[in-house]
Amino acid sequence: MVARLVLVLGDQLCPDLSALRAADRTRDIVVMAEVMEEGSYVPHHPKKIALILAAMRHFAEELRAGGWKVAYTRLEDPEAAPSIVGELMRRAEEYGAGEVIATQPGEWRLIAALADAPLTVRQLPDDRFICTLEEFNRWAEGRKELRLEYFYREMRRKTGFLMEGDKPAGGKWNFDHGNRKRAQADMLREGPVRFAPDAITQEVLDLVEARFGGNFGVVRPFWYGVTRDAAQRALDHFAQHLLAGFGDYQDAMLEQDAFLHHSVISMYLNIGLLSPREICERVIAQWQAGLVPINAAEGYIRQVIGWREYMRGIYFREGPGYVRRNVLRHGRPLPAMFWGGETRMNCIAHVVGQTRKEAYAHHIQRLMVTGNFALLAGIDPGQVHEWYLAVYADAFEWVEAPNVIGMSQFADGGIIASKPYVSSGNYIDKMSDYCRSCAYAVKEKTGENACPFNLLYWDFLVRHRERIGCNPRMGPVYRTWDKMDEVRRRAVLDGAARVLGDLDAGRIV
Ligand code: DLZ
Ligand code: SF4
Repeated sequence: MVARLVLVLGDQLCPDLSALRAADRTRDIVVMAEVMEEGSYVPHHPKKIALILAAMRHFAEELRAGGWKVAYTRLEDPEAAPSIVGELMRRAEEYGAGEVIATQPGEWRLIAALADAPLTVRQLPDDRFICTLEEFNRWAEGRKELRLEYFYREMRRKTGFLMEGDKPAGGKWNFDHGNRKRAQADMLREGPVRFAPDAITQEVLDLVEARFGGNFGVVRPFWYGVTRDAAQRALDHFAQHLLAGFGDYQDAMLEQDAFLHHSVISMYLNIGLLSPREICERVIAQWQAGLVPINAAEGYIRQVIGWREYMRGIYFREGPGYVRRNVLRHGRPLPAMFWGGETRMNCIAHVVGQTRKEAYAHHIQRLMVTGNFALLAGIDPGQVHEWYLAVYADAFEWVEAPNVIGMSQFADGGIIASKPYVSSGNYIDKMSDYCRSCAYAVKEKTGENACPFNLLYWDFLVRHRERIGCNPRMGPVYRTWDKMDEVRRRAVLDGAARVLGDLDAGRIV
């Protein structure tokens, strides 16, 4: 019988993958390939590349141990083709294979490349999710608004997670209201488990340093887990030591602690080392044992079965053009401060510095510091999207693009967010300790020393009044502006113009 090729991509490292289930280990050949095209469609953080390549190499060994024949291409192989399709063609010829079985990639670019390949490629649905794409589309069809909250309730009912019969456990679907405690210095945690790189991973780290050392980000120290076993240990550690405070402190930010109560397992989940279901089951077990409060368990599960699945549904529903949406017509280039260039804004310097070191920032750092600034300053959302896709280890387009284009930059015109997520410096001050050591004064609303968020916030709202002003939820904010005296309003707008002028001229802000 003619062999078939089974494609396993770098974010599909799961023994239960649909392509592997459809294949026959006695006859078919698994193709895994480290290729330059995947390594360079954005300037990925070296830690992200290292995670993926190291996890791929470990996974290939696990497949071989499980009886699969794996044709594995290393980046340094002189024969290697530069793209996934190129590698498939090379392997098809080598093995005389007539057909490729694949699990649908998480990015339109690669879906199209496989569809257009001069090979027969069968793309099977990626069923590592709670909700199928058909189910999401059925849910979305005919709705005026795609509200996460209603989608999330459907997923709770479907999975039975945190349900008591047809009622939500604890009497409420959502406990977020109280989940906004501010950061306190005595909150410092030991953080996620850190794994020592083995010989396979060390080799990858050297390779990545040599090939991608010029990209933004450091590869060492490297402490991510790169196997399913390590990812399960990371999950267990989170459930036991960090989850209890996750709800209360999920929005807090502290200079001295990048991770706080966050699980830091999204990168494992998104490359297939963990499944959403097993994560939720572990969290629920902790709650059922009375070891964590409902607001922590519910808040976490909402991210996994609600937000994450909803993001995926939107990405595939909206199609390949989604990443180019720009309803606010923002066109400013991404400032150098996002790549570590000098800035006087301590919050940005801190989040970017942490990102450079860890390829990680938590949701509020992403949404309310860098994302908020990019939106207020009118940065081109396409460039913002590519930045997030590049710098975070957990970033794959299906999940990153809706978070950035929709949720953070409001560039889809409100499919995801009912209003733009913008705030003045006050929010950052409330949730973090960043403002204490900033060159700007968060309490100052005008003048040279005023926090740029305070100036740009109003400037943004004024600029976009026509589109945003009619939203009833924005009414009180615009009334505050209208009540401000004229001299002050002028000073705010002049200050914002100065900040934007400095950004445009490449001066330090
Ligand atoms: C992100 C990434 C990188 C950096 N390198 C590879 C690679 O060499 N080989 C591979 O199969 N996958 C890689 N990936 C992940 C893919 O980019 C990812 O599968 C697609 O973007 C779809 O989500
Ligand atoms: Fe950021 Fe403004 Fe606070 Fe400085 S004062 S850290 S710029 S929010």
